[in-house]
Amino acid sequence: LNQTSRILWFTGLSGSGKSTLAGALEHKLHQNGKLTYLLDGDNIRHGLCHDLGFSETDRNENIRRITEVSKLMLDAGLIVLAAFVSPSRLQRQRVREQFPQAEFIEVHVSTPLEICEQRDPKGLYQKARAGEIKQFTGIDAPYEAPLNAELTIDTSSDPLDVQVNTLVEYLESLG
Ligand code: GGZ
Repeated sequence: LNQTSRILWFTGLSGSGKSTLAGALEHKLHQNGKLTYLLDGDNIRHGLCHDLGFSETDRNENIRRITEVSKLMLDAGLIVLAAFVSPSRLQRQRVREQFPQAEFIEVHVSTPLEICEQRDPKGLYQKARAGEIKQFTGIDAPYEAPLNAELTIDTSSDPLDVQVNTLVEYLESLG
């Protein structure tokens, strides 16, 4: 297999652009002949984690299961792109500790809350502001920004292809 196993862990608010960025990176990696798998709320929370909600305990369990699945995928030689809010610093530190240092890349998708809320692609912020959704990250549940992410990307500041290039160049610099 012409690739090194890696996991890119995208963390950020709902609507920050994690899945879009990871999806665009995945497309680019495929063009370069890489084998990848994109894990996000859409394919995890409807299946493996359909029994979990958004309490702190459930979010921790969500991330724990995703970490275990990611380990299996890395074992198979894949490049894993994991895009989850993962709001807790301690929780992300625990994830990091499960992987060899060279294989784990934390990407902080740092798009400001105001912009995520303007985008509101699923109308969830509006519901959270109206009190129809409780414990919504950034509104009435905390988001702890990373202090030591390998990369920080604000999807409102540059076009998507520029940001994908930043990620590809970072991966290439690792060899
Ligand atoms: C945050 C929520 C919530 C609450 C539903 N808080 O924009 P989205 O819709 O697609 O991304 C959000 C997704 C977050 O799931 P994660 O598995 O990434 O979260 S965590 O890592 O914290 O376990 C949002 C939607 O689910 N969503 N309710 N209360 N996001």
